[in-house]
Amino acid sequence: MKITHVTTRILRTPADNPLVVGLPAPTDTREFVTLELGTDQGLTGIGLTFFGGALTPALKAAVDGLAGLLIGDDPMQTEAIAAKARRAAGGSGPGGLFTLALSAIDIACWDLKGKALGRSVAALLGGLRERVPTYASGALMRPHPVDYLAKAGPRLRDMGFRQMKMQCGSEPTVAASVERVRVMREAIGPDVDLMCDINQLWSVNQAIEVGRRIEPYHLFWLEDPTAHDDFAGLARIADNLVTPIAAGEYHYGIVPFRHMLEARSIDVVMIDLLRVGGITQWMKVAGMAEAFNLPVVSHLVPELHVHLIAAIPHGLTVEYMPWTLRLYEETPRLENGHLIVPDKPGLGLAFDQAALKRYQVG
Ligand code: SMN
Ligand code: MG
Repeated sequence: MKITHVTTRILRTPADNPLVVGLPAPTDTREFVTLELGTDQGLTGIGLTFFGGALTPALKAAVDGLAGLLIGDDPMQTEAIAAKARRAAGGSGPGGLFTLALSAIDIACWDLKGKALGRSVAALLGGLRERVPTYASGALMRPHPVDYLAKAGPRLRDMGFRQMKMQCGSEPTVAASVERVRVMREAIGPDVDLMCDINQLWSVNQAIEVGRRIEPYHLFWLEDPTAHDDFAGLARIADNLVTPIAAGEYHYGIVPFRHMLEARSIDVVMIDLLRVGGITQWMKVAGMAEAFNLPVVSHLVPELHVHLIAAIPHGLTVEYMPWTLRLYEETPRLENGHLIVPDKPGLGLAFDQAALKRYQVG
């Protein structure tokens, strides 16, 4: 099989989240770069990337530039493709647009591998499970007031979610942070797993102080309590709290995970498919985590990560952040707080042509 053509698009969608109910729709937008890799066998592989922000046109150009080098190459040979991309432009990585672009290409190549072999990506990677736990995300955000959280949490539970994540970290006092977690826990009861994401907003000492005071509310994990690259600081937080510390979404490529794991910085390894460099690299980090006896969780794009978490023995849960789901004809089924792993060839996804038309801006 050979890659014969490349189509990329910039899509701009409303920055909403269907899990947020009863608040005014946000007026801002999100941008995604989609990729379709055509082949001489008539198969098309799909991929996607983002985090370009104001540089999204440059991210599209990066995908076009790298994918253009691969015309005539075999998409099954994902390591050869990564090596060629690094030879051509690796000096502009690993952090940033280079890796984000490589990820879209690698994802589309895995979709093609699956389609060519008639197996799902989850099956190709090991095929361990047919369904995986998932948690509601993006519904209990920092700007949402505490009384909203108290209503929204039970609503998510009624939708079948057994796990959900809230954001904290911008409260003016320690007491306000503790109160936010207390209200949330009391609203959803003891049987729902509750995670809390700080998105690097605290110092190490703040994280330890607040972290100790919220221990009675039993978080499933506390995420990115401080700067993502403060490996020693994260380790100090992890050592001082019973609550598991999760991090990893901000790291590009595979190497930072080695440092984070060697420093014993975290208890839960969060891997972002787009920042790590695609499925090929994601699986390498998952292997490192397994060797360190740590569970792995995903970040965003649940329709893609469902295959990966399902395939690994220590895959804990998939983040159900439904930002990208409107771009496809059909997405993995949600059933009692679990995602059903698609068994169609490849990723089991097809871009919805009407959505592409509606949201394309470039
Ligand atoms: C997050 C990060 C980036 C974009 C959206 C959401 C957040 C998460 O940290 O963990 O979902
Ligand atoms: Mg996060």
